[in-house]
Amino acid sequence: MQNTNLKFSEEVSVALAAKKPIVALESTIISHGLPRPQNKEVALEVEAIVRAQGATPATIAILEGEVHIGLEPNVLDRIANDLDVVKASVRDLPIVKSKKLSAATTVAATSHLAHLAGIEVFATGGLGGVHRGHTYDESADLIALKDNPVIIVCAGVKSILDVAGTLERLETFSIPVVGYQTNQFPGFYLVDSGFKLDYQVETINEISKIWNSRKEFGINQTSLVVAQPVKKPMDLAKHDALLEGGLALAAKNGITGKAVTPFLLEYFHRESKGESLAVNIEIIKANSKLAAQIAVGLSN
Ligand code: PSU
Ligand code: MN
Repeated sequence: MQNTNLKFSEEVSVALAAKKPIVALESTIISHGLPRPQNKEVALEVEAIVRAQGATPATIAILEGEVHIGLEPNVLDRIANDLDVVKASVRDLPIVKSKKLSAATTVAATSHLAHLAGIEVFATGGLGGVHRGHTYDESADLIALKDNPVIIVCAGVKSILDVAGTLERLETFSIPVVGYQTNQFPGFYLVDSGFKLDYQVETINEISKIWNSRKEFGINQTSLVVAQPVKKPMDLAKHDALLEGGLALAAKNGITGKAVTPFLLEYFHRESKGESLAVNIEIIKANSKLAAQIAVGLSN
């Protein structure tokens, strides 16, 4: 039964009814993570990549208070270009709806809405987590991953974060993390965050098996994090220098709360003259492809 508070795109509606594989995609990366006009181009390319694997893309966002699961072209255009699109996490959803605001959804809000919509697989760039130097600033992504059973494909957590702290929180919340063909936890812009993973998986089939066997153990709450490293990472020294500069500028400018992540990503993209942007785009494309393969695998 489809949730009547959600507005499904034509293709997602058809795919849900036919139990065809679907991949949820977040929209904060479109509105707050990538610059215009690449943001819309990338959003469209990512959807095409999902379709090419035989799955249906369901980019999730809110337009004038209405939750869209799958964005028709005019809706995507507004999320990518309107200046008043806010960044919405789970707690913002009812407020955004009642005020009829337009919002892009974070990993947290997207995984929540994906689950509500009956979608099991989700692709993003890098997860939110514990912020460096401000360990009380923990992304609500962590809570949403604890509460929503979706397979989330990512390139680890964003390297601007406290990776060690984030991995500890994932453990506390009993959120399983597996490396896809790697035993190193990827570092978003970097192949290796410097932390080892307990488990590596080699195949889509292995991911399906793990996902399905959760039911035997009565685990039906948390997500499963599948971490895939980017193929062409940033140079480590350059990355670390940028991070230092970005964190210092954020502190100097008094950037706090949900503005921190978009500020740092934009700083990276600007100061690296597009190098980090190219890596970020590769990440989201590769993760969407793998997510689509997982969704297809689960439906077989
Ligand atoms: N991954 C990217 N770019 C992004 C994000 C993830 O490659 O912009 C977004 C996601 O929507 C994630 C959010 O949920 O950043 C985390 O923000 P915060 O740290 O404020 O929770
Ligand atoms: Mn935060």
